[in-house]
Amino acid sequence: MKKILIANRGEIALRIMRTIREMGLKSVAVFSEADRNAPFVKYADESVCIGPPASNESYLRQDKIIEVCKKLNVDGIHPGYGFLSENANFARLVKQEGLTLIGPSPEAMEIMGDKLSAKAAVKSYKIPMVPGTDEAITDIPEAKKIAQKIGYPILIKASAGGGGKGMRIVEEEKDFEEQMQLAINEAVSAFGNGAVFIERYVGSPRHIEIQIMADMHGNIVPLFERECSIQRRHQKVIEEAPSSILTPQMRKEMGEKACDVARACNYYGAGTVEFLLDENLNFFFLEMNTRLQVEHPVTELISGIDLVKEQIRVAEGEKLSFSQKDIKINGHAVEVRVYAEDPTNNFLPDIGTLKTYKPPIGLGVRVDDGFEEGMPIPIYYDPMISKLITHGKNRDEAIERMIRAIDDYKITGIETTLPFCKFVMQHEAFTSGNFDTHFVKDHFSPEKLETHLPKETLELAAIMSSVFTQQKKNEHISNNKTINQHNNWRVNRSK
Ligand code: MV4
Repeated sequence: MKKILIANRGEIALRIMRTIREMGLKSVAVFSEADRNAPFVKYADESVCIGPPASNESYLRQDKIIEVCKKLNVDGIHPGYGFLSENANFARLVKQEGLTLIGPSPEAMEIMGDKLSAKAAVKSYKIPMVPGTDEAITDIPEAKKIAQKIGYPILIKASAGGGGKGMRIVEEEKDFEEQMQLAINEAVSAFGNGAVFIERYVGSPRHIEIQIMADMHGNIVPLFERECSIQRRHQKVIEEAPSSILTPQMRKEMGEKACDVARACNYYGAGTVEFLLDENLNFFFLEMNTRLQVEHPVTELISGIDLVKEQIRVAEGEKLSFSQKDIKINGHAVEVRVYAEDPTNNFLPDIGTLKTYKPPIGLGVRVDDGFEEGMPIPIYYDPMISKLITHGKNRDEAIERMIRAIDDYKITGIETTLPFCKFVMQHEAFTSGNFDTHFVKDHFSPEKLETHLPKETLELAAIMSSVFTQQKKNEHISNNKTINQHNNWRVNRSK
């Protein structure tokens, strides 16, 4: 491949193009009218506007994207995450048109896109799964008997769902029929597919996922785990690698199971196998994501592997550039997602312009962003401004760097989730590693951001401040002396 089109926007388009440039290849951006001035459009070697702001008139227009490929002699397409990245029909179309999709086969996307077909595909491997049914429920009374055996609460999941979409908890047996009917109706209207199944509801899980990289020659290597338990309404907010809870033995076992899941669908490219970890540290396979993920940088920092570079090599039919013995975990990485959302107002998207935009820099700090100072955040897409990632020799150092980087990150004009991210970094449950997927619900409320001080302390501070002001007016000479002494003391100390 010599020229690659990026069928995406924002930070991920830019991140992919940087690797393309490093490899000596050319990049083509496609963009919507809302992204005309975006950095990824300027960074690309060639850029083509493919339509109005709405995604279904631009970033989801398969025909227009293929047309640009033909016109500009593009060899391959990188779909990033979201948009067309897990669309098996698009993957098929790309192939038919004689182009290379940088991603897995359409068949692998199709199998893993449906949770029941994923369960069926891994059946011949011993993959631990949450007790439940592995076929679509057609007979509700029969399903009720199974639910009773599993024990309540149970969870109804839509087979075409995923990422938390189409799930319903049933607390008690008396609600079973009603909830089941609602779940089926919901699945039909949301996915056009009413297939649902049930599982035992794991109440306080941790979400741990294994990054895998596979080539077309049967090599599959697990690139360790990412801990993604800190999330809000199925939207991840903080991710880290490695997880503070896995033992080397568990890491090895989960890595092996993740490779089996990949093997079950003849996977090639970068993929992520999601697991749920219960209170007793049992792990269960949930689903496989057949794309490069938002949180991939934490894996890159601890493994030293450029995942996009490997994806491109694999898509060209080359072997993986490393094997298991070549890689080890180097330190610890943490990522926070910076959203244009107001954490003091129920995380409502905050529209506006980046009046000030100064990202942090320095040792162990990486910022994957897609905006510049002065740019408006378009309302048409996900409101993520950037990903702030820090790397350190251990978890404490990565967290310290994150707090410093958050303090150095200057954004005005819109509210962001940065204060919320700092709150998490300083919370005992996070620093101790003692948390689960309920962290935000259990520990966060907007008041925690306004101030850390009680009302009485603030009142006292106001009184003292006016006392000092009065003192300064009366004793400005001796006050100056105090300042000088203070400075001397600091100079002496730093020698
Ligand atoms: C579960 C579960 C509890 N028990 N399955 C949510 C995302 C999707 N991949 C599966 N999810 C869950 N499946 C059983 N049997 C709890 C969740 C879940 C969750 C999982 C990972 C991260 C955050 C979550 C938030 C709520 C529920």
